[in-house]
Amino acid sequence: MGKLEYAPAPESRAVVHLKPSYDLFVGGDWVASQGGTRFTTISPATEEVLAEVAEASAADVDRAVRAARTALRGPWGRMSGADRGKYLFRIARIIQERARELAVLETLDNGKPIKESRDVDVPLAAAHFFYHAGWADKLSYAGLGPDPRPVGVVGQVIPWNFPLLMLAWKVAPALACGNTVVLKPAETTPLTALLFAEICQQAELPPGVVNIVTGAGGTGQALVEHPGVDKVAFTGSTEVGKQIARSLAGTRKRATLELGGKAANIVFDDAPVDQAVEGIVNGIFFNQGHVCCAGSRLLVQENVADEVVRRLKRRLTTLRVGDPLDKNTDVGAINSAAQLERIRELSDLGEAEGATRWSPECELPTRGFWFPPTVFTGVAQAHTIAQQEVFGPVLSVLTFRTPQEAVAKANNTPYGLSAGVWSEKGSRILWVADQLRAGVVWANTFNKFDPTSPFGGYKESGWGREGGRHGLEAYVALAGGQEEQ
Ligand code: TAP
Repeated sequence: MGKLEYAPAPESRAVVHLKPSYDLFVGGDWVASQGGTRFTTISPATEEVLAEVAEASAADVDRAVRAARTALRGPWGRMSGADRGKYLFRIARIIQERARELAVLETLDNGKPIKESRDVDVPLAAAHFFYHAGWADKLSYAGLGPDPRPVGVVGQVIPWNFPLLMLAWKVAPALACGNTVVLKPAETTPLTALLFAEICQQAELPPGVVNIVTGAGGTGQALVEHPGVDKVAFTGSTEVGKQIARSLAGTRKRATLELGGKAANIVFDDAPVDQAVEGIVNGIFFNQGHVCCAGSRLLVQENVADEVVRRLKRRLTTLRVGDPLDKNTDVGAINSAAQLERIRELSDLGEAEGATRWSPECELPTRGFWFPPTVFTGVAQAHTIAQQEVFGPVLSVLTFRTPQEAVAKANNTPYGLSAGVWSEKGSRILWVADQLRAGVVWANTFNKFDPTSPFGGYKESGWGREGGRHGLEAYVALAGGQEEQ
């Protein structure tokens, strides 16, 4: 492991103009929360306070939902798809113009390496708006019925691992289909959503079409349960997803849930080993493993397991862990003290249950929240680290002998979001992909995302799809006309 070199990056930090405090974005304006409650958001790499943010109460959520309803009944609701598309194009272009600012802000608030926010999060967020801008005037040709109408007011709740990108996944299809939105970002990463609110103002999006309410789980719950919300779109943990599903039962609201995962990255003995090792590293250490579709279980064929693990460990000694604003950093900070605690607990349990733990030698910063890249070998299917989502830079290695055994092990978790298959044989890849109960299967690659591809899970990984033509389905009214009330 390379020794930490803290290259301060004042020039990149300078592109961000942080305000000391942020209000809620409701009806196109910045408004104080009614109770005046505020919380702080910190940099997980340094624990420095970045800003104070308003905490939206149920009354604030109500105001935002009303603003969204008013916008739906106003010019936005009557606007042609072609005109809505122009706003989406404008937003996409402003994201590109302000890409550096967005990337630095995301890295400060989330802790992810700047090279990932710069090269992945922000360009993909822009791509999502470009893609959906193209759909806005073509919905009649999307196989969604002859005259697709919006569902109405959409309540959207997102997690902290890809704050801007998850916002784009939610907001772009909703707007393309003519809905209005109230979005709650995660408590630990509100800042890029608030900068996005500024971008909506800059794009002159009609007031109330997008509303941002910041706060913790209670704000999310108030939004999900608000009677004026027609559809809920949630990305987060399976635990909270289940609570939301229970609270929506018996209401007229529609919901899409994108939840957790425990993906298998399956490496056969004919796979190109160096490429597979890169795919394993990308699969679990990208974004510190805070990825719902992370390849957190390596299933490697027994006869090549020692060789693959040996090369993997050698590769991990070259990863640089440290200052997320340094362009050479590969693994940044863990997003919060609470998440760090969870990763520690599950890793300790992995050892206690009998797996062997390994990390490269690695000097971690003394301030902030850090966890070294970690590999567990000798993992059994029943071990907690083979079943539960760690949501951190922790890989569990299991072995298999036959393709049938690989499939059985891969499918043996409550989740079914994604998987990877590494092999030279196309027929084997297709057979395995067909047997896997996973919404996304990557072949000889991992963690590739594209707005044209639908994404979503089987089993406890959620309901519905986001992205691609399929993702539009969640945002148009079911047969029978507009659901708006
Ligand atoms: P959660 O704790 O579930 O939080 C997700 C969001 O829901 C946050 O904004 C959270 O607010 C809010 N929330 C918490 N309790 C709520 C409630 N009772 N009602 C409504 N909203 C509530 O998840 P997380 O820890 O932020 O994110 C990690 C999880 O998300 C992982 O399990 C990961 O797999 C999953 N994830 C899935 C996907 C897809 S596409 N399937 C993508 C990314 C992440 P606070 O932040 O204030 O708690």
